[in-house]
Amino acid sequence: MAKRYAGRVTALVLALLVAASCGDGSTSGPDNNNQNPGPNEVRVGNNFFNPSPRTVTAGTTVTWTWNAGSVQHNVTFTGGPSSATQSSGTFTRTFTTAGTFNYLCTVHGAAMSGSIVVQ
Ligand SMILES: [Cu+2]
Repeated sequence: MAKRYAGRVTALVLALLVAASCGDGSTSGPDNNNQNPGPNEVRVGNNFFNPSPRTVTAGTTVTWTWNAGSVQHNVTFTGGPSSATQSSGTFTRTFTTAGTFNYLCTVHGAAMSGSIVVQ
């Protein structure tokens, strides 16, 4: 009897492990887990920017690419341009002068902030 119960517990634990490892879809591909951004690209995830800081040379156009999902984010520069608040799509800004340009998602505040370092 105890042996049979232990077998059921083992099966349940295995089922939970399988469910946990593929539950949120974040491991389904490079576009979905915000890995491998291009050299002038920043991925917009929940709730982070990857990479940050991103270092580029003057004259570079940086593209932010939203990880398509249900959560809305934006890219808002202090005293500068901002994107729409959206859950998919892109935003671009061309940086012509050297400096550090800080931005954040106003939906999520300082916890979701990033910077572009222009050299
Ligand atoms: Cu956000």
